[in-house]
Amino acid sequence: MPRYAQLVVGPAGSGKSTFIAAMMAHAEASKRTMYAVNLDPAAEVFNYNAIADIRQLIHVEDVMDDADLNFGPNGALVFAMEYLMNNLDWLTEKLGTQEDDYVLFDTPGQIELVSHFGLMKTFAKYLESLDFRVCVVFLLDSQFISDMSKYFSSLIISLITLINLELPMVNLLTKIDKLPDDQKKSLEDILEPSSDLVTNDQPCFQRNRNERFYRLSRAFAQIIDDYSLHKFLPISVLDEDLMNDVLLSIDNCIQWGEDNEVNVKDIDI
Ligand SMILES: Nc1nc2c(ncn2[C@@H]2O[C@H](COP(=O)(O)OP(=O)(O)OP(=O)(O)O)[C@@H](O)[C@H]2O)c(=O)[nH]1
Ligand SMILES: [Mg+2]
Repeated sequence: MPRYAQLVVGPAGSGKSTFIAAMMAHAEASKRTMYAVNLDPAAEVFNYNAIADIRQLIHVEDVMDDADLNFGPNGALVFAMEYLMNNLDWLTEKLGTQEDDYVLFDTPGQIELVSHFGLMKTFAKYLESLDFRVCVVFLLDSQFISDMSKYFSSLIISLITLINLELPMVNLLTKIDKLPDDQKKSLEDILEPSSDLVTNDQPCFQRNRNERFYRLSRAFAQIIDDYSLHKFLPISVLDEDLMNDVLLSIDNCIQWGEDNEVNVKDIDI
């Protein structure tokens, strides 16, 4: 039987660590077991128990303190992630070999690790080599939707992540509970973005500002529209129903439960 993994990625502060803690609590309430792994070497606090924590292997501050390496915070983070990739046996041992395990992986908020370094792709391939079915869970903070140019930039990052990782991916719009009521009402358009959004009265789509910029925004919106690549699910860690809907979508993505044999004794004839 395979194992199952959620690789939780997204920009800094999008809610990754909070989502993992909430997902574990949600699973526990539904009598399911999930495990968490922290892959953020710069993490300070998170509210879940981790079966493995990269900080036991390498801490970003230790890298920065190393006078020979002479890295700043971002260089140190990339170094720490590369160090992990070169020492994956450490993680393999922590993950064990239990079939059917379900593991949530928390990642650093430096989105360039996912979007243009090959590190996460290497990591995903490693998980697949351990028999994990991997779903990338991409988180975007719903505060970004108040500014259409920020929203479109985020869609580009999500798209690059999809292209770069070549894995099934579920996009989540986080912290929905914090949205003002008027934005909650127009959420449907945002959750399934299309080129219609371009007609909005938004500065990035105003033709008179810069014709080339306008055409670029339009062309990108058209790509999103033509390939139907993006659909966001709303999430708030305060809303159990939304947590459940999201879990169902992710489970479906990695076909969780489909390999469980039906136990004849359990069927009430
Ligand atoms: N109201 C509300 N706040 C949330 C929700 N999810 C996360 N937050 C808050 O958003 C902030 C950032 O959450 P984190 O889980 O630390 O985000 P992160 O993506 O792990 O951040 P980095 O690891 O720094 O990239 C925290 O203050 C959380 O409490 C949510 O669903 N609703
Ligand atoms: Mg975090």
